[in-house]
Amino acid sequence: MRQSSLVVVANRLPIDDSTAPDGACEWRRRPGGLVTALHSLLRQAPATWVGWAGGTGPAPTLPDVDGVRMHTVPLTVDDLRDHYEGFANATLWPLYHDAVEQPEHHRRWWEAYQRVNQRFAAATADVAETGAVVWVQDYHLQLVPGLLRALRPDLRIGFFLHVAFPPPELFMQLPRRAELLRGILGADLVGFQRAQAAHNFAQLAVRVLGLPATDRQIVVDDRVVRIGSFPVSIDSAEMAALANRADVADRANRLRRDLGSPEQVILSVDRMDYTKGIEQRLKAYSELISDGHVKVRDTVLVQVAVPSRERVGQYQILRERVEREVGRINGEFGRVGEPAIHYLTRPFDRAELAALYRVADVMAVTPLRDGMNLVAKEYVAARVDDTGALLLSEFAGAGAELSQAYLVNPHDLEGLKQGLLAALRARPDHVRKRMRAMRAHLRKHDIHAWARSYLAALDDNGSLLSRLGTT
Ligand code: ADQ
Repeated sequence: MRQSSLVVVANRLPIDDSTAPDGACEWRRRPGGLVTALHSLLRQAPATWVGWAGGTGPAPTLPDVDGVRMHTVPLTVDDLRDHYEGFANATLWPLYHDAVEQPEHHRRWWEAYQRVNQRFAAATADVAETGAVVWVQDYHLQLVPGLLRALRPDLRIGFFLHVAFPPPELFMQLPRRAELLRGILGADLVGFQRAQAAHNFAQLAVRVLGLPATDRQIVVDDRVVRIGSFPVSIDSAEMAALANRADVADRANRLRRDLGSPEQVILSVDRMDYTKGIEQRLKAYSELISDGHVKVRDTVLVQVAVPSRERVGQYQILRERVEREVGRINGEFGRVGEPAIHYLTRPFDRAELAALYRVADVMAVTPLRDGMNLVAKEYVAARVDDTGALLLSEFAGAGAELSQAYLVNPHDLEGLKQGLLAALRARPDHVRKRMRAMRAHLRKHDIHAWARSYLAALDDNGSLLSRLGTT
């Protein structure tokens, strides 16, 4: 077994299996923030990525991706149902997002969560060289740090949670709350998107486990576990370069014409998820039309909602409700060739997405709860001419950083309507000033800065980073 000095562990590998039209299976790089973030670092060390490749057959052997070894962990049909769709996405996901949908608790799901986490920990122990740095990602794998420490006490282990972390009152509902906390505390450094999340975690360590804790560190078994916030970001320079391309600008112009050359375009881009506030936003928009504040001929809404987790019941119900509402609004307020909402559910490539961002005069990002929300940051990075208003939820991690956005509480329908109107009617010089400030922030706080700052904190004696030449 080849071993590495740096190991990233995530539920998914950074590749996608896509079936070619002739039925043959091909592998392609899966573009995502995390891969981009780690790419420049991983290339320089003999690094391995441990993760699931998709599918429920035996784990395939995969070629390296950009010099990074792919180490696959297999999942069975039962694992997929009980670990991924069950405990991860029907217990933890709703609970961590303010329980906006009811979390479900099943003992069988917890067993699968333990089993799959154990498998990831064992696979990681196999590929990490002595003293390696291991970086475990997200809510699917919260037991891995503890399990891995038991197997390999020599490793330097980091854990980063991409999603929101709930207040103690909600987390306390979890039947196996103590085990989950102990699992995460196997790490040397626990990172969150927001300082509030680190505070919640410290409170829980005190209340559930009786450990001495501050918002910066928790002492467990005479070991100091450091905690902190590391807001994730995007490759701002790459998005800006894409948005600046002549073909992207042409595409944006064509899109505007295809939309009927309206005065203003509002855009929303979400995974189809009940945390994203899609229904609340549609309601606000339709009320603005029926109140006479917005005219369909002048203003259109483009709602992109890519289906996700389609086998989980709550997601099927959400999709039906959203589609019924879009149909109702278009039926009531649209005309032939002039729908009030352009509703799209297919995935877009990065250039298409950049063109959409360029077309949007107002970007509405109004989740009920979101760890960060990268779409908000992508929009800002794509506004290369400093125009465009960002309507942003206070409950997204991005809201804590992009304070020059038009901030709204998406639970407050009147507030949401007022916020949308304010963004639509804002004076161009005000819009420009806000956008300029947000763009300056993102240029500095990009994905590379995020990965560097986390790894520097994890690797506090600097041995890994000096080997990578990034100190
Ligand atoms: P998500 O909940 O998936 O991420 P988000 O941060 O917005 O949410 O990321 C979505 C990504 O998918 C963006 O990069 C976006 O461009 C892309 N995308 C959306 N629709 C698309 C489409 N139709 N075609 C192509 N690409 C599309 C979780 C957490 C977030 C946290 C991230 C990263 O829930 O809070 O910001 O991880 O840590």
